[in-house]
Amino acid sequence: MKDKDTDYIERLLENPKVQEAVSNSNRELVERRRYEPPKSQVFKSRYTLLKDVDRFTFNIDKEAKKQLPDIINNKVQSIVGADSPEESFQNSYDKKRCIGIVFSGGPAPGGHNVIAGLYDAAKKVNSETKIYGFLLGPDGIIENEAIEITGQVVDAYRNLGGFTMIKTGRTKIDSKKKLALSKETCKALGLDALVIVGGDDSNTNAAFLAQEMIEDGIQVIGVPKTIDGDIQVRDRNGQILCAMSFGFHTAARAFSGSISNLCTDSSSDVKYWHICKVMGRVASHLALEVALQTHANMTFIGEELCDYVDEKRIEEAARDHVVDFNAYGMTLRHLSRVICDGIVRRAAVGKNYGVIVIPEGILEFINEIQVFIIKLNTIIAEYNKTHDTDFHSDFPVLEDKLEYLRRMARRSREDKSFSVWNTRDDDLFNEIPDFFQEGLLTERDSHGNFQFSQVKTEQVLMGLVNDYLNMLHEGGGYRIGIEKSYYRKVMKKGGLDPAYFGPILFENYEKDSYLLVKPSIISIKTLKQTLEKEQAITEAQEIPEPVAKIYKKSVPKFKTQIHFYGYDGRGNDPTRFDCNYTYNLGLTVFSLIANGATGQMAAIRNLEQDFSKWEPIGIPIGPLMRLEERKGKLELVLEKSLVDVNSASFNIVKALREKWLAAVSSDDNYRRPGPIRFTGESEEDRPITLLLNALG
Ligand code: FBP
Repeated sequence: MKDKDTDYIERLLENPKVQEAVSNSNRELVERRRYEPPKSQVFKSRYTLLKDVDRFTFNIDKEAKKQLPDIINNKVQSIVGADSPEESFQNSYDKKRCIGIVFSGGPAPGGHNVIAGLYDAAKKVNSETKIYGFLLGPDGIIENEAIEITGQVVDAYRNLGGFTMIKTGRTKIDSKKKLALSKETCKALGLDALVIVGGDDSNTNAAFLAQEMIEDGIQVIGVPKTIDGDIQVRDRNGQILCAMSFGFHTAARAFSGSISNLCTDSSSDVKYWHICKVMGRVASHLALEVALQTHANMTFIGEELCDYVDEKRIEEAARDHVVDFNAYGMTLRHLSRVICDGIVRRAAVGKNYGVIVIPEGILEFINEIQVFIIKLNTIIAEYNKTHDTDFHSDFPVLEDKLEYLRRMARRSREDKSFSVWNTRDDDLFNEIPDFFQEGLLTERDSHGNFQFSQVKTEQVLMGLVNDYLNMLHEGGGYRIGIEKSYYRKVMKKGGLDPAYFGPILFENYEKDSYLLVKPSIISIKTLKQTLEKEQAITEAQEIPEPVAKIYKKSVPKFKTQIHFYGYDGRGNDPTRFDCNYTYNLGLTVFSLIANGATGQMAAIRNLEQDFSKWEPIGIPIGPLMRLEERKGKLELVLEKSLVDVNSASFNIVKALREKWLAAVSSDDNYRRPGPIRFTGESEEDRPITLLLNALG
């Protein structure tokens, strides 16, 4: 028999109002699913044609020519509308097709709309066309794990974030065996075309698969995805072909919304420095966009750090007639000094709070760390190549790994030709904290890349900052500025003459509106000594209470809150910009397929302009490939685009750095981008970096 409580709960759960309140659906979700992204003009025609555009050319790598002979001469293709092309063209365009699509690498908001665009275009042309989604990334191709994507499935995910529909994975199709298995799957499913939605490595896979399957008539098309924003394509003359990968805008806006909230909180509570690490495996595009969106007090851009030249060290070295290689590129210690400088300057005007943005990949640009990463990559890759087992399973705990490195260092002493890890490396490595050693030794991803997201970069940096601030405090160089009017009020209330004590306590009493306690006063003891020396009190007297109060207020407490913005923003539902961009990428993919293209990447030009000016194109992937070192070997890959320190967006951030640091008595200059909204005219529709870079 049911008890009274169970009965009550059951009735409650049947109540329509309760059902509505606890439903998985809500109004925002319904609106999102219903939204129909606008189509570029060209897709309003019944047919689309491809036209080679000869004005875009590339510097082609010799190795790419050798390894990708059948796709290396592809051209940039523009898509043009046609309403009544020749009948033979119509027949081939309209034929029933079988198309496979896969997500590869980290999720990026908008992926579902690529599928929706492709699905809508393909089904409109021929309702019998089948679209297969490979499950869990490239493994789905290798192992032939796919589902047929139906209209119902597509509708459930329109305009929604994540890659939930078919999931994703990081496997790389990078061996003859994997290429052969992938081809087998495509043939077994009778695919006419395979679409790879991914980053630089995945588009590299797309190029090799296109080459591999050309004889079988299976086309391969890539789509530029990654929140990191590091797939940006220009031709030989610098003309922009793809300004931005999809997902970047959403992730940047999501991070910015949260970071802007921290700016609001920290300038209200005035006691924390918020340290925000933002994703971007290597390139700092996301951090740059966040800086423009939020005007956080300090934002570091990795690409700038490696460009840094320490002029003072160079001068000193020149005087000694030597070359100082360490003068190039910023060290971790130097970076921590720059951060401290900002903190100390804000403290001097009473601002013991703020927000710092650090890109996830910053270590990649720090010379000394980069050397460790390269050396450890080589050691791990070498170990895995020469053993049946792998480095991380054989040395599961840090101490074992360190012992292995010690053995390497000993070997270098005995065998001079062995130079990858010497005793100096070992000594330096042993100086860094355990958790950071652990981070640098973490398992590489399946591409052999160092996983920056697994390293507590911010913790390392803030450890150094903390140590240096303590040193500065002990030297009297880190103090909270006391507002003059407040000082006067406290002194008067305590019956003391502010004008008498002012010059005794402060170094800038007559000069500034924020007063700085003299550097020689660094404790209650030194305060008392100063007062005695200046005969403001006798040895037997206590420090007057108002003076002690003011001193205590000037002693900084450096309190931090550490945040990581990555997976949360990556899983956000796409901005309207990303919804429209990705849907049109999906339509572009179909046009490329229907026109027989292969080895091309779908892209849209003029993204910074009004939607009516968007220009869907196909970019040849082969000519973009370059030789790069991977796992200790030179491999052909698609180049990553880093932040250009000559770009308009970077230079604008640089020029406004001082303003946003706001080490002045007036207000901070934070910007509130607000949360991502789907509806409403005020929803910003372009990334700021995209707009600025298009200007100059
Ligand atoms: P993709 O380049 O594959 O799109 O992934 C980028 C990224 O989101 C980086 O920003 C981050 O460093 C990395 O993925 C995290 O990888 P994982 O999901 O494997 O932890």
